[in-house]
Order: sequence, then C-alpha cells, then structure tokens
Amino acid sequence: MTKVPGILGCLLVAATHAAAAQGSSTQAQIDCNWLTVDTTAKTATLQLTAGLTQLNGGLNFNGFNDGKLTLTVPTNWTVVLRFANHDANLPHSAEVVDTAKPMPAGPVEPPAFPRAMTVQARLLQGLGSGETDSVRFVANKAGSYMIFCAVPGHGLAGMWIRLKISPTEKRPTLTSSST
Ligand SMILES: [Cu+2]
Repeated sequence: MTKVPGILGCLLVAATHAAAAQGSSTQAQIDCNWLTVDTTAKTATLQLTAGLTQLNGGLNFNGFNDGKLTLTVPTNWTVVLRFANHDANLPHSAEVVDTAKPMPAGPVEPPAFPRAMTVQARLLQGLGSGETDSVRFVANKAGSYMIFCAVPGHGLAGMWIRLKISPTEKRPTLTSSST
C-alpha cells in the first residue's frame, strides 16, 4: 500500500499561485492534505468539506465555488469523497453529475456514476451542520463532471466544483483556477 498526499497536484498549484500572485491575491488555497492517493488500490480520496469558509455565504466546497477547484482522476480509479458539512447555518449534500447547462436546481436521478452521491434520501434535504458521509464510486467513464450540492438552489448559487475523469492522466491531482 502506498498512501501519499497529492503532493504533485499541490506543487502545480503552488506554481500557479506564484504566477498569479502579481494579479489578484484573494484566491483560496489548496491544502495538500485534502487529496490522498493510493497508487496500489488506484484510489483517490478527497476530503470534501461543505461550507469550509464563509465564501459565497457558505455555499462552497473546501472554500471554492463556481467550478474553481478541479479534482482530476485517471479513468477506472476509485473515488472516495469524505464529505463533511462544516457550515454552521445551512444543510448541504454532494452529487456527481454531468456538466449540465442549465445547472440543475436540485437532485439529479441518477448520478453520473452509481452511488456517486451523499446519502440518497437526503440529497434534497442535505446533511446538517457537523454531519458526515462517505461516498465511493468507480470513475469508469472519461469526461467532465461536476460535484454539486443538490440542496435546491445551492448549485445554481455556485456550490459546485469540477471532476475530470481522464484516460491520459497517470495520477490524481487537485488544482484550482480563477474561473
Ligand atoms: Cu449546499
């Protein structure tokens, strides 16, 4: 078993931040501990924290909204999302869906991959402050997806990040962008 933090992704992000430092300075930072990579089991584990910061009224994952955080995973790896709601005020959920326009107003049936969502009965209602759930699915279809909050209106308000399933990438990465 080889479990290491997603260091490569963090180095890439650090370089990106350095390059962008002359411009805006308010961009959220990626924590290198969020992504754990098990190359033997081909498993990428992401700490997915709803409402980590007050950004966007708490409607963010890990402090990012509007697709500004991207988890990239090689095709056929297993993805584990360790979801926690850190928002003191609002319930949240998480579901992997196709990148769709317009943004879904609420839960989508089915998710892009079987079981790629927090506890199904509460996708719409969300999990309350301090609650957690673990999501595990196999990323067996290459493409561009999003992880969005299925509580009605939250996705529309920008509570979503990107998930890219790549047939060419060799290992998972977590990167940020300003748009
Ligand atoms: Cu939400």
